[in-house]
Amino acid sequence: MTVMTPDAGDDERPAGRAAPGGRDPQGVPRQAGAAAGGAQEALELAPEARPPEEAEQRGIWQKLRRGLTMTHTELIDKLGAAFEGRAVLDDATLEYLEEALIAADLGVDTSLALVERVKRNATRDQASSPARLRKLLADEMAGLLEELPRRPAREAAGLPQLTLVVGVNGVGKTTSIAKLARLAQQRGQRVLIAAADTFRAAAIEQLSLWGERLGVEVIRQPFGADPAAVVFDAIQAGRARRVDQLQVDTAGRQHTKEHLMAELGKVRRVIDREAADWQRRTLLVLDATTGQNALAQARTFSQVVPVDGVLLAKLDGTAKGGMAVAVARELALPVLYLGVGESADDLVEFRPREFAAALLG
Ligand SMILES: Nc1nc2c(ncn2[C@@H]2O[C@H](COP(=O)(O)OP(=O)(O)OP(=O)(O)O)[C@@H](O)[C@H]2O)c(=O)[nH]1
Ligand SMILES: [Mg+2]
Repeated sequence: MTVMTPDAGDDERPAGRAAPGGRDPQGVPRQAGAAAGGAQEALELAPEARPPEEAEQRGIWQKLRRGLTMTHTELIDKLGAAFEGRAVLDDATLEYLEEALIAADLGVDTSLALVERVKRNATRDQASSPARLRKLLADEMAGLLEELPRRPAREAAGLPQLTLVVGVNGVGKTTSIAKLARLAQQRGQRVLIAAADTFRAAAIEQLSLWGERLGVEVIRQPFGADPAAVVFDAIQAGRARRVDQLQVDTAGRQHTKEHLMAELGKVRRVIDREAADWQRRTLLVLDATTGQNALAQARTFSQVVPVDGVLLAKLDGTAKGGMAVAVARELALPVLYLGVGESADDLVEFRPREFAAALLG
């Protein structure tokens, strides 16, 4: 099977262009409307998948749509092409669908599972219209995500929550901490940040700057200090200030670097001991622009550090947004948040139905 790679910028689709996967469009009768208008046809969203009316919800929906633009464009283009010249959900169309999903980085297994569901559940009516097929695909994608184990119980009444943010270098950990702090602030929660990336002086400065911008206190020690000591201090400060949220930044590390992983183990032990009565979670940040590599990275990373959930950053810079589905399904890790830009407001909580509707709508 040919695996298509996203070819951004190639939005011209000449009528005679050969379809990937060896399909020959020659001689296939063209279906009026399905071919030319297929890519542009509007998705008939189910009531529950329509953009919500409330201002805050509308803002979230817009961020999500913006963040998924590149993936959405690629996917819709390819799905339109899958129907080019035909109006049946036959083997060739299904194969083409599968390739479009794989190209959006849903992963091979997940793409196969999704196409299987579409094949099984499509009515004749749905199979004959690209827009209705997309709607079915969105529903099946949301269904597949909703069948996965739910996120761990969170925010038990009254207990502070500590979030340890981990991941390899440059994925977006520090920026995501600022975003998480902002989200908590918007909910009227008291937030504290721990600068436990003491590996680079610039990292402490970067976080302190975010703290100033957001009006959030950052617990820090000089460059080179023991990260576990910073975390210890931050937990004591969090107790004294009665915070609701403590976000802990850590240095980027490759899972293969043993001493850095050992350091993370030490930080976790301090957290488990000092914040034993708090809600504690470890959030793995992944960079969506690295596609399947991030998936492989997460797989090995989570073998070393127990991970409670994933924050998928930089979704706005990639056509590989389907990775959120692959992470959830193939790693069996709950995707909790999506990063959709560089500002503190560019974070959305992951919700399967809205995600699928934004991706395919
Ligand atoms: N477009 C976009 N850029 C992002 C997003 N999240 C982070 N970035 C950018 O990615 C770059 C790295 O972000 P950091 O937050 O410093 O990453 P980090 O994981 O803390 O990096 P290290 O501490 O060096 O391991 C910065 O330029 C951020 O502005 C996002 O969701 N979208
Ligand atoms: Mg950082």
